[in-house]
Amino acid sequence: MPTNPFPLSPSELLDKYRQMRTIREFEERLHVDFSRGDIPGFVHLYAGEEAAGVGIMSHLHDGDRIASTHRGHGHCIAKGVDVFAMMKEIYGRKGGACEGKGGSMHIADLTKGMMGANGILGAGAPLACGAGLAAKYRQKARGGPSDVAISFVGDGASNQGMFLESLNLAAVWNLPVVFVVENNGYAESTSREYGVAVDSYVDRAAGFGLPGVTVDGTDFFAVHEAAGEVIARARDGAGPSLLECKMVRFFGHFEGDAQTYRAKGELSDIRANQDCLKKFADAVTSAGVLADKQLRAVDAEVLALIDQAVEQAKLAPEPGAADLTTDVYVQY
Ligand SMILES: Cc1ncc(C[n+]2csc(CCOP(=O)(O)OP(=O)(O)O)c2C)c(N)n1
Ligand SMILES: [Mg+2]
Repeated sequence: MPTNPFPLSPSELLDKYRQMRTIREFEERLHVDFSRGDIPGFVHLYAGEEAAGVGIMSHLHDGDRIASTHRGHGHCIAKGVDVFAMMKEIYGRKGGACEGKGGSMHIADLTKGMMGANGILGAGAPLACGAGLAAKYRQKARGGPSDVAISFVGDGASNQGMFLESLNLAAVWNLPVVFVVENNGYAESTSREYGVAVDSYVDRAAGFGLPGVTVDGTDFFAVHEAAGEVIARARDGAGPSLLECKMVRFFGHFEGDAQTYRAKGELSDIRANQDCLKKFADAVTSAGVLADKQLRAVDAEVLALIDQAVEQAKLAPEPGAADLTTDVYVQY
Protein backbone atom coordinates (compact mmCIF):
# COMPACT_ATOMS: atom_id res chain seq x y z
CA MET A 1 0.00 0.00 0.00
CA PRO A 2 1.39 3.48 -0.82
CA THR A 3 1.69 5.81 2.15
CA ASN A 4 -1.11 8.35 2.32
CA PRO A 5 0.34 11.90 2.14
CA PHE A 6 -3.06 13.52 2.76
CA PRO A 7 -4.58 14.57 6.08
CA LEU A 8 -7.71 12.46 5.38
CA SER A 9 -8.20 8.70 5.15
CA PRO A 10 -9.02 7.14 1.74
CA SER A 11 -12.71 6.82 2.66
CA GLU A 12 -12.80 10.44 3.82
CA LEU A 13 -11.13 11.52 0.58
CA LEU A 14 -13.72 9.61 -1.43
CA ASP A 15 -16.44 11.31 0.58
CA LYS A 16 -14.99 14.77 -0.18
CA TYR A 17 -14.77 13.86 -3.85
CA ARG A 18 -18.42 12.75 -3.72
CA GLN A 19 -19.51 16.06 -2.19
CA MET A 20 -17.61 18.11 -4.77
CA ARG A 21 -18.91 15.95 -7.62
CA THR A 22 -22.47 16.27 -6.26
CA ILE A 23 -22.19 20.06 -6.31
CA ARG A 24 -20.73 20.00 -9.83
CA GLU A 25 -23.46 17.73 -11.25
CA PHE A 26 -26.21 19.59 -9.40
CA GLU A 27 -25.06 22.84 -11.03
CA GLU A 28 -24.40 21.36 -14.48
CA ARG A 29 -27.93 19.95 -14.42
CA LEU A 30 -29.48 23.25 -13.32
CA HIS A 31 -27.62 24.98 -16.17
CA VAL A 32 -29.39 22.72 -18.66
CA ASP A 33 -32.81 22.71 -16.98
CA PHE A 34 -32.83 26.48 -16.52
CA SER A 35 -32.08 27.06 -20.19
CA ARG A 36 -35.08 24.86 -21.04
CA GLY A 37 -37.32 27.12 -18.97
CA ASP A 38 -38.06 24.42 -16.36
CA ILE A 39 -36.92 26.48 -13.36
CA PRO A 40 -38.58 29.66 -12.07
CA GLY A 41 -36.67 32.67 -10.76
CA PHE A 42 -32.96 33.25 -10.86
CA VAL A 43 -30.01 30.91 -10.31
CA HIS A 44 -26.31 31.60 -9.72
CA LEU A 45 -24.15 28.51 -10.07
CA TYR A 46 -21.23 27.46 -7.84
CA ALA A 47 -19.55 25.15 -10.40
CA GLY A 48 -15.76 25.63 -10.34
CA GLU A 49 -15.78 26.76 -6.70
CA GLU A 50 -16.47 23.38 -5.04
CA ALA A 51 -13.09 22.92 -3.35
CA ALA A 52 -13.66 26.00 -1.21
CA GLY A 53 -17.08 25.07 0.11
CA VAL A 54 -16.18 21.43 0.74
CA GLY A 55 -12.69 22.19 2.11
CA ILE A 56 -14.12 24.61 4.65
CA MET A 57 -17.20 22.62 5.61
CA SER A 58 -15.02 19.52 6.23
CA HIS A 59 -14.17 21.11 9.59
CA LEU A 60 -17.75 21.86 10.65
CA HIS A 61 -20.51 19.95 12.43
CA ASP A 62 -24.27 20.59 12.50
CA GLY A 63 -23.96 22.91 15.52
CA ASP A 64 -21.72 25.28 13.55
CA ARG A 65 -23.61 27.89 11.54
CA ILE A 66 -22.96 29.24 8.08
CA ALA A 67 -24.36 32.34 6.39
CA SER A 68 -24.27 31.91 2.63
CA THR A 69 -24.66 34.10 -0.45
CA HIS A 70 -26.73 34.33 -3.63
CA ARG A 71 -24.39 31.60 -4.99
CA GLY A 72 -25.29 29.19 -2.21
CA HIS A 73 -26.03 25.72 -3.63
CA GLY A 74 -22.48 24.48 -3.03
CA HIS A 75 -22.47 25.74 0.55
CA CYS A 76 -25.78 23.96 1.21
CA ILE A 77 -24.62 20.63 -0.19
CA ALA A 78 -21.28 20.81 1.62
CA LYS A 79 -23.11 21.60 4.90
CA GLY A 80 -25.26 18.52 4.48
CA VAL A 81 -28.58 19.94 3.26
CA ASP A 82 -30.64 17.26 1.52
CA VAL A 83 -30.16 17.38 -2.25
CA PHE A 84 -33.77 16.28 -2.91
CA ALA A 85 -35.15 19.09 -0.72
CA MET A 86 -32.82 21.56 -2.46
CA MET A 87 -33.90 20.52 -5.94
CA LYS A 88 -37.59 20.77 -5.00
CA GLU A 89 -36.93 24.20 -3.54
CA ILE A 90 -35.26 25.43 -6.71
CA TYR A 91 -38.14 24.04 -8.77
CA GLY A 92 -40.55 25.87 -6.41
CA ARG A 93 -42.26 22.71 -5.17
CA LYS A 94 -43.75 21.49 -1.91
CA GLY A 95 -41.32 19.36 0.07
CA GLY A 96 -38.54 21.80 -0.79
CA ALA A 97 -36.16 23.02 1.90
CA CYS A 98 -38.47 26.05 2.37
CA GLU A 99 -41.61 24.29 1.05
CA GLY A 100 -40.95 25.71 -2.40
CA LYS A 101 -41.58 29.30 -1.37
CA GLY A 102 -37.99 30.58 -1.29
CA GLY A 103 -36.19 29.25 -4.34
CA SER A 104 -32.49 29.18 -5.08
CA MET A 105 -31.50 32.26 -3.09
CA HIS A 106 -33.30 31.36 0.14
CA ILE A 107 -32.42 27.73 0.75
CA ALA A 108 -31.98 27.20 4.48
CA ASP A 109 -31.89 24.27 6.90
CA LEU A 110 -31.31 25.22 10.50
CA THR A 111 -31.03 21.56 11.54
CA LYS A 112 -27.81 21.51 9.48
CA GLY A 113 -26.60 24.91 10.68
CA MET A 114 -27.32 26.39 7.24
CA MET A 115 -28.82 29.79 8.06
CA GLY A 116 -29.65 30.56 4.48
CA ALA A 117 -28.55 31.60 1.07
CA ASN A 118 -29.03 35.36 0.79
CA GLY A 119 -29.91 37.63 -2.09
CA ILE A 120 -28.62 40.72 -0.28
CA LEU A 121 -24.87 41.06 -0.71
CA GLY A 122 -22.96 41.16 2.56
CA ALA A 123 -26.05 40.46 4.65
CA GLY A 124 -24.76 37.11 5.87
CA ALA A 125 -21.86 38.72 7.73
CA PRO A 126 -23.89 40.30 10.56
CA LEU A 127 -25.95 37.08 10.80
CA ALA A 128 -22.71 35.16 11.32
CA CYS A 129 -21.73 37.64 14.05
CA GLY A 130 -25.06 36.92 15.77
CA ALA A 131 -24.52 33.18 15.48
CA GLY A 132 -20.97 33.64 16.76
CA LEU A 133 -22.20 35.60 19.77
CA ALA A 134 -24.77 32.89 20.55
CA ALA A 135 -22.06 30.24 20.24
CA LYS A 136 -19.87 32.20 22.62
CA TYR A 137 -22.65 32.27 25.25
CA ARG A 138 -23.27 28.55 24.81
CA GLN A 139 -19.59 27.83 25.16
CA LYS A 140 -19.44 29.85 28.40
CA ALA A 141 -22.30 27.81 29.83
CA ARG A 142 -21.08 24.37 28.84
CA GLY A 143 -17.28 24.76 28.48
CA GLY A 144 -15.14 22.96 25.92
CA PRO A 145 -14.53 24.08 22.34
CA SER A 146 -16.92 26.61 20.87
CA ASP A 147 -19.26 26.19 17.93
CA VAL A 148 -18.22 28.53 15.12
CA ALA A 149 -19.98 30.62 12.49
CA ILE A 150 -18.78 31.14 8.94
CA SER A 151 -19.74 34.08 6.78
CA PHE A 152 -19.32 33.76 3.02
CA VAL A 153 -19.05 36.80 0.74
CA GLY A 154 -17.82 37.29 -2.80
CA ASP A 155 -15.12 39.76 -3.84
CA GLY A 156 -17.87 42.19 -4.86
CA ALA A 157 -19.82 41.86 -1.62
CA SER A 158 -16.61 42.43 0.33
CA ASN A 159 -17.10 46.16 -0.37
CA GLN A 160 -20.44 46.25 1.43
CA GLY A 161 -20.58 48.33 4.61
CA MET A 162 -22.33 45.49 6.45
CA PHE A 163 -19.38 43.22 5.77
CA LEU A 164 -16.79 45.76 6.94
CA GLU A 165 -18.81 46.62 10.06
CA SER A 166 -19.06 42.92 10.82
CA LEU A 167 -15.28 42.50 10.64
CA ASN A 168 -14.97 45.23 13.24
CA LEU A 169 -17.73 43.85 15.46
CA ALA A 170 -16.32 40.34 15.40
CA ALA A 171 -12.86 41.64 16.31
CA VAL A 172 -14.16 43.88 19.11
CA TRP A 173 -16.27 41.05 20.60
CA ASN A 174 -13.67 38.36 19.89
CA LEU A 175 -16.30 36.20 18.18
CA PRO A 176 -15.75 32.63 16.93
CA VAL A 177 -16.39 33.70 13.34
CA VAL A 178 -14.47 33.08 10.12
CA PHE A 179 -15.09 35.47 7.23
CA VAL A 180 -14.55 33.70 3.93
CA VAL A 181 -14.05 35.86 0.84
CA GLU A 182 -14.76 33.79 -2.25
CA ASN A 183 -12.74 35.77 -4.75
CA ASN A 184 -13.72 34.59 -8.23
CA GLY A 185 -12.47 37.78 -9.85
CA TYR A 186 -15.86 39.21 -10.79
CA ALA A 187 -18.86 40.96 -9.29
CA GLU A 188 -21.44 40.35 -11.99
CA SER A 189 -19.44 41.67 -15.00
CA THR A 190 -17.12 43.97 -13.04
CA SER A 191 -13.60 42.68 -12.61
CA ARG A 192 -12.15 42.66 -9.11
CA GLU A 193 -9.30 44.99 -10.11
CA TYR A 194 -11.85 47.61 -11.11
CA GLY A 195 -13.86 47.46 -7.91
CA VAL A 196 -11.51 46.60 -5.03
CA ALA A 197 -8.55 48.84 -4.22
CA VAL A 198 -6.38 46.40 -2.28
CA ASP A 199 -4.67 43.42 -3.90
CA SER A 200 -5.03 41.19 -0.89
CA TYR A 201 -7.89 40.73 1.55
CA VAL A 202 -5.30 39.91 4.19
CA ASP A 203 -4.39 43.62 4.17
CA ARG A 204 -8.02 44.60 4.53
CA ALA A 205 -8.47 42.22 7.47
CA ALA A 206 -5.37 43.65 9.15
CA GLY A 207 -7.01 47.09 9.06
CA PHE A 208 -9.73 45.66 11.31
CA GLY A 209 -7.36 43.81 13.62
CA LEU A 210 -8.00 40.34 12.18
CA PRO A 211 -5.45 37.84 10.92
CA GLY A 212 -6.01 36.75 7.35
CA VAL A 213 -4.76 34.15 4.92
CA THR A 214 -5.07 33.76 1.15
CA VAL A 215 -5.25 30.35 -0.49
CA ASP A 216 -5.71 28.85 -3.92
CA GLY A 217 -9.42 28.08 -3.72
CA THR A 218 -9.16 25.57 -6.57
CA ASP A 219 -6.85 23.40 -4.44
CA PHE A 220 -8.95 21.38 -1.99
CA PHE A 221 -5.95 20.53 0.17
CA ALA A 222 -4.78 24.14 0.46
CA VAL A 223 -8.27 25.26 1.49
CA HIS A 224 -8.68 22.33 3.87
CA GLU A 225 -5.42 23.12 5.66
CA ALA A 226 -5.93 26.89 5.94
CA ALA A 227 -9.58 26.53 6.95
CA GLY A 228 -8.60 23.98 9.59
CA GLU A 229 -6.28 26.53 11.19
CA VAL A 230 -8.66 29.50 11.26
CA ILE A 231 -11.61 27.38 12.40
CA ALA A 232 -9.54 25.80 15.20
CA ARG A 233 -8.53 29.31 16.25
CA ALA A 234 -12.18 30.37 16.47
CA ARG A 235 -13.14 27.19 18.38
CA ASP A 236 -10.37 27.80 20.90
CA GLY A 237 -11.60 31.32 21.69
CA ALA A 238 -8.65 33.00 19.94
CA GLY A 239 -10.99 35.11 17.80
CA PRO A 240 -12.14 35.78 14.25
CA SER A 241 -10.09 35.51 11.04
CA LEU A 242 -10.49 36.12 7.35
CA LEU A 243 -9.86 33.46 4.71
CA GLU A 244 -9.59 34.52 1.08
CA CYS A 245 -10.09 31.76 -1.48
CA LYS A 246 -8.99 32.66 -5.01
CA MET A 247 -11.22 30.76 -7.35
CA VAL A 248 -12.95 30.61 -10.72
CA ARG A 249 -16.58 30.36 -11.73
CA PHE A 250 -17.35 28.10 -14.67
CA PHE A 251 -20.66 29.70 -15.65
CA GLY A 252 -21.93 33.25 -15.98
CA HIS A 253 -22.84 35.46 -13.06
CA PHE A 254 -26.43 34.24 -13.38
CA GLU A 255 -27.95 31.76 -15.80
CA GLY A 256 -28.59 33.68 -19.00
CA ASP A 257 -25.47 35.88 -18.66
CA ALA A 258 -23.84 36.19 -22.12
CA GLN A 259 -20.40 36.74 -20.46
CA THR A 260 -19.15 39.20 -23.05
CA TYR A 261 -16.79 40.64 -20.42
CA ARG A 262 -14.64 37.48 -20.36
CA ALA A 263 -11.30 37.38 -22.16
CA LYS A 264 -11.11 35.24 -25.29
CA GLY A 265 -10.46 31.63 -24.33
CA GLU A 266 -10.89 32.34 -20.61
CA LEU A 267 -13.65 29.82 -20.03
CA SER A 268 -11.96 26.95 -21.85
CA ASP A 269 -8.72 27.80 -20.06
CA ILE A 270 -10.20 27.70 -16.56
CA ARG A 271 -12.09 24.48 -17.33
CA ALA A 272 -8.85 22.90 -18.59
CA ASN A 273 -6.40 24.25 -16.02
CA GLN A 274 -8.24 25.33 -12.90
CA ASP A 275 -10.82 22.62 -12.38
CA CYS A 276 -10.71 21.79 -8.67
CA LEU A 277 -12.22 18.36 -9.23
CA LYS A 278 -9.61 17.43 -11.81
CA LYS A 279 -6.85 18.69 -9.52
CA PHE A 280 -8.23 16.63 -6.63
CA ALA A 281 -8.59 13.52 -8.77
CA ASP A 282 -5.04 13.91 -10.16
CA ALA A 283 -3.60 14.34 -6.66
CA VAL A 284 -5.27 11.32 -5.07
CA THR A 285 -4.80 8.96 -8.02
CA SER A 286 -1.18 9.88 -8.70
CA ALA A 287 -0.40 9.31 -5.01
CA GLY A 288 -2.03 5.88 -5.39
CA VAL A 289 -4.44 6.54 -2.51
CA LEU A 290 -7.60 6.22 -4.62
CA ALA A 291 -8.04 4.47 -7.95
CA ASP A 292 -9.56 6.13 -10.97
CA LYS A 293 -12.29 3.50 -11.10
CA GLN A 294 -13.39 4.37 -7.55
CA LEU A 295 -13.84 7.98 -8.65
CA ARG A 296 -15.71 6.96 -11.80
CA ALA A 297 -18.06 4.82 -9.70
CA VAL A 298 -18.83 7.88 -7.55
CA ASP A 299 -19.45 9.93 -10.70
CA ALA A 300 -22.05 7.40 -11.86
CA GLU A 301 -23.78 7.30 -8.44
CA VAL A 302 -23.93 11.08 -8.31
CA LEU A 303 -25.41 11.34 -11.80
CA ALA A 304 -28.14 8.88 -10.81
CA LEU A 305 -28.82 10.83 -7.60
CA ILE A 306 -29.24 14.12 -9.47
CA ASP A 307 -31.53 12.45 -12.03
CA GLN A 308 -33.72 11.16 -9.20
CA ALA A 309 -33.75 14.54 -7.46
CA VAL A 310 -34.92 16.27 -10.66
CA GLU A 311 -37.51 13.57 -11.31
CA GLN A 312 -38.95 13.92 -7.80
CA ALA A 313 -38.90 17.72 -7.98
CA LYS A 314 -40.90 17.67 -11.21
CA LEU A 315 -43.46 15.29 -9.68
CA ALA A 316 -43.94 17.34 -6.50
CA PRO A 317 -46.92 19.75 -6.38
CA GLU A 318 -46.52 23.51 -6.29
CA PRO A 319 -47.50 25.28 -3.06
CA GLY A 320 -51.16 26.33 -3.07
CA ALA A 321 -53.14 29.23 -1.62
CA ALA A 322 -53.44 27.40 1.71
CA ASP A 323 -49.64 27.45 2.04
CA LEU A 324 -49.44 31.22 1.72
CA THR A 325 -49.27 31.98 5.44
CA THR A 326 -47.58 28.81 6.71
CA ASP A 327 -43.90 28.98 7.77
CA VAL A 328 -44.03 32.78 7.64
CA TYR A 329 -44.25 33.59 11.33
CA VAL A 330 -42.42 31.80 14.12
CA GLN A 331 -44.80 30.12 16.59
CA TYR A 332 -43.92 30.83 20.21
C1 LIG B 1 -26.82 44.88 -1.45
C2 LIG B 1 -26.83 44.38 -2.87
N1 LIG B 1 -26.30 45.14 -3.84
C3 LIG B 1 -26.30 44.70 -5.13
C4 LIG B 1 -26.86 43.48 -5.45
C5 LIG B 1 -26.86 42.98 -6.90
N2 LIG B 1 -25.86 41.93 -7.08
C6 LIG B 1 -26.19 40.63 -6.97
S1 LIG B 1 -24.88 39.62 -7.13
C7 LIG B 1 -23.82 40.92 -7.38
C8 LIG B 1 -22.35 40.69 -7.60
C9 LIG B 1 -21.77 39.86 -6.51
O1 LIG B 1 -20.40 39.63 -6.75
P1 LIG B 1 -19.55 38.83 -5.69
O2 LIG B 1 -19.83 39.31 -4.32
O3 LIG B 1 -18.14 38.87 -6.15
O4 LIG B 1 -20.13 37.35 -5.77
P2 LIG B 1 -20.11 36.35 -7.00
O5 LIG B 1 -21.39 36.60 -7.75
O6 LIG B 1 -18.91 36.62 -7.81
O7 LIG B 1 -20.10 35.00 -6.37
C10 LIG B 1 -24.52 42.12 -7.34
C11 LIG B 1 -23.91 43.45 -7.51
C12 LIG B 1 -27.41 42.74 -4.39
N3 LIG B 1 -27.95 41.53 -4.60
N4 LIG B 1 -27.36 43.20 -3.11
MG1 LIG C 1 -17.13 37.50 -7.29
